Amino acid sequence: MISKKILLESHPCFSEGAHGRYGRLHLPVAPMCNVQCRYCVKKFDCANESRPAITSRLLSEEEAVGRVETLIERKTNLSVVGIAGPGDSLFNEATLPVCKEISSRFPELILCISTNGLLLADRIDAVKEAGISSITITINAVTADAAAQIYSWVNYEGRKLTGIEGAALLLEKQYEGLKAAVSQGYAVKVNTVLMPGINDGEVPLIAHIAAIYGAEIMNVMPLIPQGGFSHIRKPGHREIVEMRAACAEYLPQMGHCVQCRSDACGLIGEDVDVELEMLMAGLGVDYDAVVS
Ligand code: CLF
Repeated sequence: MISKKILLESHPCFSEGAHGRYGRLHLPVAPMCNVQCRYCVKKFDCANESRPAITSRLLSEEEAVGRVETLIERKTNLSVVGIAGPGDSLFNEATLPVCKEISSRFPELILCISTNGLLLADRIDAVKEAGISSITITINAVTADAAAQIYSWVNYEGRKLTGIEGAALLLEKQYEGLKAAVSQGYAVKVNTVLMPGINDGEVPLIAHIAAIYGAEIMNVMPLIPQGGFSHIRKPGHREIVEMRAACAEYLPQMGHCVQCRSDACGLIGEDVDVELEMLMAGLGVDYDAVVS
């Protein structure tokens, strides 16, 4: 596991100073999800949208490792390889073997996972063993009432739970996962989607509790209205800034998130088309010389 000091210097999502210097590569190897968020719409064959849960295609374990081999050679500014969907990283069998293989072959890379947290406490030893160095948990609520509005179901150990029952279990597991990760020495980022009228009253409380449990940083992001939440208003820039200021009372805030695709590649905000990049690599052509 890479030290927290190095991570905080060179992880583009955890460090304001690093995000213009170092990029990330997401490997879309995790299609399935154990939670249904009402604001989430997954697409596995989408080239022209940029938001979470979107990828041009899914990769096999071999393809994922091959993509790292190729891109690390061509994009020398990549410091992080992350698994960020399109489903939940820890609900998919490929995630940990892929991370293990990459960490043994490229020990200088920071391996990062993004998860809804349902399985984090249960899998924390395996996460550490796989060489993963940074963890993001998406936590959108403190109360089961708010969580029950956000999640339509939660699948835990083969049981599909709905309503308050599923919501309460998810929250319990998320905060338990946060504590477990911190106790293992992890720098943990908490992502929170701000949903007006649903969770805006309790987002600062998420920050407060996450700080007590040892989270490192928080990332408050605006809802993208779609799916079951297509009728909910997208919060404006001012609302996001004010909410981050309220949360900053408790936790440092990330202000440069671009709500990445599951196959994002490059500097945050300056993504390269990864399929085109791979095609050009196969032809021996320099992407930067052609696409500017
Ligand atoms: Fe990827 Fe997420 Fe790791 Fe970063 S993204 S898995 S922590 S390496 Fe970063 Fe993208 Fe925002 Fe995520 S800008 S969506 S915060």
